[in-house]
Formats: sequence, C-alpha cells, structure tokens
Amino acid sequence: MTAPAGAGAGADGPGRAAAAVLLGNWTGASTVPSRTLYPHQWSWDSAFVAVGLRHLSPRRAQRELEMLLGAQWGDGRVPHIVFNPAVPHDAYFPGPDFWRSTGAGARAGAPAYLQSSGIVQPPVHALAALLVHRADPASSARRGFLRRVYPRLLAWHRYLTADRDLGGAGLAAIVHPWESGMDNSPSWDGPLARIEPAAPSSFRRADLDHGDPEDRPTDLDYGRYVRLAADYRDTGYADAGARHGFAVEDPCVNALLIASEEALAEIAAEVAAGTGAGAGAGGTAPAADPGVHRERAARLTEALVARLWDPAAGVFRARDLRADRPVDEYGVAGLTPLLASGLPPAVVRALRDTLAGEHFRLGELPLVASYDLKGRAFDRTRYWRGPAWFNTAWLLERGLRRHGAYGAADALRRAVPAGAAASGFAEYVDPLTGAGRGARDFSWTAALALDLAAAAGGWPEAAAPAAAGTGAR
Ligand code: 9WN
Repeated sequence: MTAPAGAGAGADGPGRAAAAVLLGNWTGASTVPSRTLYPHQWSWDSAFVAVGLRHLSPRRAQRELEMLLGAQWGDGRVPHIVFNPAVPHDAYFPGPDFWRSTGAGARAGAPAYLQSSGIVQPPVHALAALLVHRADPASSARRGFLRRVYPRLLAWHRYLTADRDLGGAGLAAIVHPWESGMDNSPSWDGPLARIEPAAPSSFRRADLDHGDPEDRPTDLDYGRYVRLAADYRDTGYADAGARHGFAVEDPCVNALLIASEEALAEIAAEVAAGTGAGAGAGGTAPAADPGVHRERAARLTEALVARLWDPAAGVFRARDLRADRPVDEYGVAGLTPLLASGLPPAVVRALRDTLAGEHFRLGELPLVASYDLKGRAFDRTRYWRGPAWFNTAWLLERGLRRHGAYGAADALRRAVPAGAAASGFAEYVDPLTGAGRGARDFSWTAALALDLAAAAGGWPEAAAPAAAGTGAR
C-alpha cells in the first residue's frame, strides 16, 4: 500500500495511524470492522472501508467490494455478513450455524461455497464502487472493475426495489433492525414491541465478551433480534408473500438506494462508453443506460418524500408497515435523504434547519447524534440511541455539500478526521463530548477519516482545524 493521500506535511501521524488500522484489519481478502467485536466481513462496513482504502490501494479497495459482491445470492441480495471460514464459529453470534445460509438459503440462491447471513444492510455499495473507480480509473478499466460489478449492483437494486417492496409504493423495506445498520435505534422500539423474544437460554451473546453491556443493546432486544432472524430463516428467507413480524421503510436505507442509483447512472455511462471494461475481463458488457438509473432515482425520491417526509418535524420518519403508520421517533437516518440530489429545495432547507436546531445541534456539538437529542429515549452511551457515528457524519457531509451547504459540510469534513484520530478511531463517540466509545481501531472510522482528510487536503490540527476547500467532490 502507498502513503495515505491527503496526509499533508506535518500531519503524518493521524494519516499513518488510520492506514495502520486498515492494514491491521485486512484479512487477505477483505477487511473486518473490528478484530475483536466483528471478526468477519460486514456489508455496509466494506463499502465505507473501500471509500477509504481507495486512497491507500485502489486495487485493494476494488477487491474489498468484489469479495462482498461475490457472496451475493441468486435472488440478488447481498448478505450483511460474509463469514470467514478461518474464524471459530462461536467468535460472533449469530454465526454461520445460526443462519445456515447454504441450507435454509438454498431456495433464494445462497452460494453453496461460502457461509453468510441471510439479511441485508443499507445499499451504499454502488456509490462506493463509483468512488473507488474514480480513485484510479486506469487500474479499474484494466481489471474490468465496473463492468464486472455493474450486473451485480443491478441485481442488488432489483432485489431491494422488487422483492423488498413490501409496502407497494416502490420503496425498499427492511425485515430486521440489523438491516438498518442502526440496530437498536429507538425508532425500532415500537415495531419491535410486538415480537415475542427468543428465550435467553436459547442463545449466547458473543458481543458482551468484548463490548461494555452498558453500551450494547439489552438482552431483551437481543431476544427479539434472534426471534425475528430465526423466523425469517425458517421461511427459507422468503420476502414477498411471507408474513414478516417486522417490516419497516427506513429513510436511510432508501436514501442510500437513491444515492447508489444516481451512482449507477454514472457507472452505466462508463460501462457503455467502454472505459469500465478491461482487456481480458471477458464477456460482453451488459446493456447500460444511465437514463434508466436517473429515472429510478427520481421515482424513488418522489416515493421517499410522499411516504416518509414529516413537514411538521422537518425530518424523514421510518414507516411501520405492520401498523401502517409513521414511527413516532426519529434519528440521524431521517436526515440522510440529503444525499438525494433531486430533493425539493423546501425539504432541503427544512432538513438543514433541523440539523442546526436543538434536536441535533450541528456546528455546536462534535458530530451528529444518532438519535434526537430531545427524544424520550436519548442515551449518550447506548448503541444507536444517542452516540455519534462517523459513517453518518460522512453521509451528511456529502449530502450537505451536494446541496451547496458548504459551510456546514466543511465543518463535518474537519470534525470527522479530527474526532476519529483523537478517539483512537473509535466505533462511535459520546455526542456531547466526542469521547470515544465502543471498539477502537474501527475500520470505517479510519477509512472515512482518511477520505475526508484527503478531500480537505490534509489532516486538521486538533487545536486549530485547517481551512478546507469548498469544491464538490
Ligand atoms: C449486527 C459491524 C456492524 C455494523 C452495524 C452495527 C453493528 C452488528 C452487531 O456492527 O451491528 O450487524 O453485532 O451489533 O450496528 O451498523 O455494520 O460494524
């Protein structure tokens, strides 16, 4: 790997430290989120990791995504975990013996040559693939990177917009809180309350071997996660027509789908022009039409606003499909639709006001809390119930910049690398103080800090943040 791009003169320390995290978490085929807590490959983690890895080794970033997409099921789903066969089965729960992808997932087309989970995570992959391509278009073209990943990304989006359109309005639904990537957000308390928890004696949590019980989800939450996942598995991971105990349209999942659909338009243009195809890549390029993806992004944006926008609160809310109504709570997921370039200007203005107002206090606090600071369940230490995460800050930085909010975007562009390095690349931080919590040497924290440091032209000084550029990426 090469020296970290963007680690300017005198700022080698944090750049090198971030690179060391990614190097240390590389298994030879992909990157684990954390050596202790998460010893396999996770879906949206790998996409974020690739965004950072592209500054160190574009080739390795391509491989990270290829490895993940290589685990795709026949129906198009990209599993949320790809298990490393070299890791003991009880190192993480639920492990391969729980998900039984090769057996229970056979009808849905789970690969027979590897073990994975059967649920999914937010679709940030096409966006990551485009950014990885841009880091080194020559090596991408030589390896036929875009041409090879494009059909897989198409099938992934088809799965989400067809098989997962459980609400019938064109949005993708999730059937498990883990699919949101924001596992125990208070937004899931209502929809989860209907679920009969699995008996505590029927499983053993591995996360508490490494994580602080005060920070992690409760045993009651875990009982419900296990029940939902086991029920889904026992239907053969069936989607349409199956009865789902939990079925929700989440604003972040759909915002990322839109951002990725917009990225697919650009990927399709590259593939159609032949620049994404490499000599020796083999096969013919799939029919690639940027206009189709732009249209899909526009339709998804319309559905997102029609279904999930709450003008009174100035935020997007998840929709509980079992109860057929919006969820009472909201969090940072409800701000991520800023990523959609076709959002109506009034909605953009309202989201910016919400971000800067008393519910999130952007500009005043170190990062952006995962949950409404004024919400009834706000908890500054408990997983996704208040702590600030670096991936959501990265998404908001991008969304704000896309809509011309350069001042706010620049502040996040400085805050992410500074907060990441100061916390030892923590999994998440206290939203009020910025103090690190959860795992350290966490991969996406290092990767996204590298990415924003590169965009800013260097790592900010802890005491006096360096001025950042305002150009769009
Ligand atoms: C369950 C790996 C993952 C992240 C999620 C985060 C956490 C897993 C867990 O860790 O979820 O998938 O065991 O808590 O919530 O966003 O992808 O880093």
